[in-house]
Amino acid sequence: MKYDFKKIEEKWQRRWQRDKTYSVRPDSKRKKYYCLEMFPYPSGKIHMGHVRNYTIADVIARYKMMRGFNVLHPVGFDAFGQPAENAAIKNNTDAEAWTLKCIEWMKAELKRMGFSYDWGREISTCLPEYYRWNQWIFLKMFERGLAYRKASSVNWCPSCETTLANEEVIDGGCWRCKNEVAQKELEQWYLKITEYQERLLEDLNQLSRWPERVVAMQKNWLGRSEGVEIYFKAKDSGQTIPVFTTRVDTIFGATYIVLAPEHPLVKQLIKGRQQEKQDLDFISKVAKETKVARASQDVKKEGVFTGAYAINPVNNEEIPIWIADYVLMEYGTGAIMAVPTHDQRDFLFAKEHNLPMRIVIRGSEDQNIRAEDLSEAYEADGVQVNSAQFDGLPNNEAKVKIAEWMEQKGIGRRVVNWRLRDWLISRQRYWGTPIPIIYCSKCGIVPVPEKDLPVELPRKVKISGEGGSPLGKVKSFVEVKCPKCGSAARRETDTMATFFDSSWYFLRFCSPKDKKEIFNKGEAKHWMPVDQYIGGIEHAILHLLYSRFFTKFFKDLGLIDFNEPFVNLLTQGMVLKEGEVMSKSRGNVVDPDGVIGKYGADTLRLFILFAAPPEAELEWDDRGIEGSSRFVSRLWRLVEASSQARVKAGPDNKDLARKTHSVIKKITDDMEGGFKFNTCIAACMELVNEIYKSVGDKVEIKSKTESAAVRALVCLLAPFIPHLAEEMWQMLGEKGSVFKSGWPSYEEGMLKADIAAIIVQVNGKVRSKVEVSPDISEEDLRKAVLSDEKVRQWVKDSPLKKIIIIPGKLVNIVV
Ligand code: ANZ
Ligand code: ZN
Repeated sequence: MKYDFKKIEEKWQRRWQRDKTYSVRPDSKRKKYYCLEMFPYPSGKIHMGHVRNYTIADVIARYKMMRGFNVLHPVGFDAFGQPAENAAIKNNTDAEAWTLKCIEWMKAELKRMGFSYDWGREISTCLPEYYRWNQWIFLKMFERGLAYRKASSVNWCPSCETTLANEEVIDGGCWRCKNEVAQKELEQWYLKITEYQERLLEDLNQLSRWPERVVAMQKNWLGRSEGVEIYFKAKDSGQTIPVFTTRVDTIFGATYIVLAPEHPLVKQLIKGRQQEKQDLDFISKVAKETKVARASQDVKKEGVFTGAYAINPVNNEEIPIWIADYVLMEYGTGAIMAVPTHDQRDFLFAKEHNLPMRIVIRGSEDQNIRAEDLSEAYEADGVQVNSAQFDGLPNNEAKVKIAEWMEQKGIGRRVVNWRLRDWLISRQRYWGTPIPIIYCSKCGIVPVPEKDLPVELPRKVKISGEGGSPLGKVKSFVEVKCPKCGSAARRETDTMATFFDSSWYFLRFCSPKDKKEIFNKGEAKHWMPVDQYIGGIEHAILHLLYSRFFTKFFKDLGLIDFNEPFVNLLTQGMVLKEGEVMSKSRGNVVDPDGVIGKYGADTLRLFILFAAPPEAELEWDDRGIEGSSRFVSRLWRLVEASSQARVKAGPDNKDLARKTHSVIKKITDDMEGGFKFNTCIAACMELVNEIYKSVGDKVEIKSKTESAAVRALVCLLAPFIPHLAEEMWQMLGEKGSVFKSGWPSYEEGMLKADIAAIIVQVNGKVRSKVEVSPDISEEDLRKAVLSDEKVRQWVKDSPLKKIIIIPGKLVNIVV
């Protein structure tokens, strides 16, 4: 019988659905395991990246099921967002209809891959039954002052009358109309994530099973920085200019000051000076640059002199005040003291504009180098020079001493700065969760009462992409009575950023149908935290940080009692084709559909899992998938033979028994020690070869050992090739699902070989091989080796210098 993957895969997909094989409820008798992948945006088609992410998760879920865990493995759709809205603008279609259709397609594709989802828990964030809880969370935050309004500058396209995300600004122009994008001050909604910054940093310590890289990225994003705020004074007006520095030890080397162009003092400083016009031009030019470019190391930094001077409070020196794009208003005080000798950016800037430099820290080398001779800033530690009474101190000691001294003199104070900013969540978009707020001319900002939730998104809204927020044009939506005083009022027309939706969906999966609560406390207590989370490194910062923030907020509300949502995190590597990331824009995608049609989902899964360990990049390889396909056929033949075999208690093949046990051990270890799927599959391949050696060309299964080996193989491979494994399990005469059959176990006693073949070298050259008991003592091994005929020929009567023994493998005799 040929391996008919199409028939088999469809059969088992139907059966899993019929039997609800993966549907779970809390079970006090079994340990729970919550396996979750980052839920997809329903673009309609799944690509190889998805396939890889979900296949990895599926193997983990199935492995844990076989180990007896009660596994929660849900899926849903991150269904709000730009693409649906852009498609609606472009094709004049309805965002909701488009999204729901995409979800249907996507579901069909996920089902074709045979993933072990509990489909009864499916959620879509664009449905009112889900997003009403976004609104509920928002109200709870609003009550506690964690959701607030503030004016801020946003990217604004004047011709489309809409705000643009940073990604939508292309070369300074609007992605739609190409007109120049401006910065505009707009009132926006923010979430006060900064209130949680200490806890977000502190609790990173609990995430010992996250990739170090991700923890480091989060830490950097939070950006806690200890330093000193120093009060410079403007020379003419005497106004205070605070600057923030982490290197107060370099204060005596400050040769100029730089303000962010948006700094509130700038206009005053330049007023009436000869530089005024030039400076104003510069300021409006910088206003168009993105923050990313301004902060980046590679883009050339520009600046202009204000004509004004400041006084350095430690030595009363007059130093010029500049403005430059590399100083950002959002960080520290929006002003810096520049120390070109010890800060590389200042160094490059000073060289460019011919500004003075002074060395104040010396390393042990280059004792006599002069500031003019430096080819780059000296950023390392050293000893203070040119620093008055602090000369001669190691700079790290001076840092503390200078800070204390400045505090005493009242010219500075120690501060802690964070890079983290509050989270801007409002979008002037249609396809998102309406923010549940009403503006009343009498009562001001009025939250929608909880009982009136959800504030439903009006259906079938025509979106032109112009004229501001689409909801603003839906009269029936905007016009509302004030819940407090009953007079005519207006609804908020902004919607929430979609990161809001994905910051808590993992909790909703615990009780997805709950109508009364955001999630059922008992169910959440049972299933959470997520034991294994799997997704792309592109979410290493924002999504994970927001999810951690929400989790802490829920804890403060008393809804849950843990601090962190995800215990283990696995970030899978990218899928490449010819060394480049597979992507639509590069036009190098391999469509999973085509591969499934030709080889079946199991073979595709096997290839993906075998080609690279989960965290590494995976290079797509057509020959690789052929190889997987051949392996599957060889396996199929063995199982077929085994199902027809009449096993007699014939001669036993001890090597095969040993191999079987050692493969079980190896795979178990590799699964427990970090999901090394590729080596697991490699071990299965070895076992297949070993079985073939034993059963011969005719593939005759004769012994219990052989049939036991085949049976173990089916179990070991089940997480990787689930449909085929179920089918083979049935062929072997087993009842029920292989995923309920338990994981094969091994016996320690069976792992040891009866005979060990030891390679013998004389002076480093292989001369012989001796067979001994694996438990042999070193003394006996020495004797056995030295009495070996071939060895004796090489050693003869030469005196022995030493004998090096690598137990179980090799003996090297040096003469
Ligand atoms: C003087 C100095 C001398 C600095 C030196 C560094 C080295 P972190 O660690 O990220 O907190 N800085 C401060 N505010 C800034 C702003 N708004 N825009 C751009 N740069 C700013 O970095 C703190 C350092 O970044 C500060 O210490 C300041 O430069 C700069 F040898 O002050 B430093
Ligand atoms: Zn009112």
